[in-house]
Amino acid sequence: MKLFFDDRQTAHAPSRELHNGDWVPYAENIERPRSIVEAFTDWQPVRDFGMAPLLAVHDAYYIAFLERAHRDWIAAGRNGDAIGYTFPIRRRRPLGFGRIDADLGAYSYDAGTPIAAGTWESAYWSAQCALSALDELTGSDARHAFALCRPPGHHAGRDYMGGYCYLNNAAIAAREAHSRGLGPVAILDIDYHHGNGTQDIFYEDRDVFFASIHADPRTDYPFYWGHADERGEGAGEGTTLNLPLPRGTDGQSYAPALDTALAAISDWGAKFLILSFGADTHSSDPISSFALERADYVELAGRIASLGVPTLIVMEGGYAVGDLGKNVAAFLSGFQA
Ligand code: OKP
Ligand code: ZN
Repeated sequence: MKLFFDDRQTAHAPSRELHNGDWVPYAENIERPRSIVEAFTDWQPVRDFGMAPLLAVHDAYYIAFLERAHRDWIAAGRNGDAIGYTFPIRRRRPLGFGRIDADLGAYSYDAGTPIAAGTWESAYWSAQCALSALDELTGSDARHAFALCRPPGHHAGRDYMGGYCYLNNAAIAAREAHSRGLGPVAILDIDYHHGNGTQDIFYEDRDVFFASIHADPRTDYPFYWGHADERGEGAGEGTTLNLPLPRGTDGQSYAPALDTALAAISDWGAKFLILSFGADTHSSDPISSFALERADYVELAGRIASLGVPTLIVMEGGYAVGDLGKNVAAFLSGFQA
């Protein structure tokens, strides 16, 4: 399986985040991709597919905001990472005041997603990383490819960032796969956290099926989305499947949910799979509460591979930096078997 990564994905390096009321070091740090890069010898270069595939998912004014936000922050006389403190909820109007704090609130739903000097550069190349791996699966007999996307993407929506995510790499790749005629396309999200941004992008869309297995949002981030009764709307009614699981879920109790998701994807007739993979389901993850072990990853990957459709694996979360490379290697090994 070919693996894709670009060093510009490490330009994004926020220093800290709010956690339980304290400032703590940023968990989505550059040690994460380093740990994964070190676990393999052979990496493919990322190519530049330009802005069009990004604009097929995200609003142009949101992309323009991401590009300029850190400059606006510095121009406003601030230091360090740009972070919002006020978030509009209901009855907001699309007003632009040219004020960085108003923009930061308008384009995010949490305070966990700072914009540093290198954020745009890394988010751009993270999306190109997914597109490069997708390209590997277009018009070739390769069945699997891995995009080491970082920053991750599955919490980012059409016009908002959140949960360490800026551009939705999986959604960008899914739209591009659909336009290339590789579909029907399904996205399976097995990060610990619900992929609310991906769900939102395709919620009323019948072109892309979205299934997610994640910690129950009644106890875990992102709280407001990922509940079992969210099933899509309008033309997308029935094309969203949420399988929330309790804290403490281990490999044995995870497997039946995975089989349910795979059966739904197969029944839907998927011919191409985008897998949003987070290694934060591992027992050692510092911000998550599932209990999967490294051996479980080999097994779960084998079940996914048995679907028998070409699969683009896109990296999402995973914060146990000491184990991360080995856990990802174990997971990817399950596809070769
Ligand atoms: C991103 B991904 C507490 C703030 C909340 C958000 C978690 C985002 C996870 N430090 N953190 O799905 O792995
Ligand atoms: Zn996660």
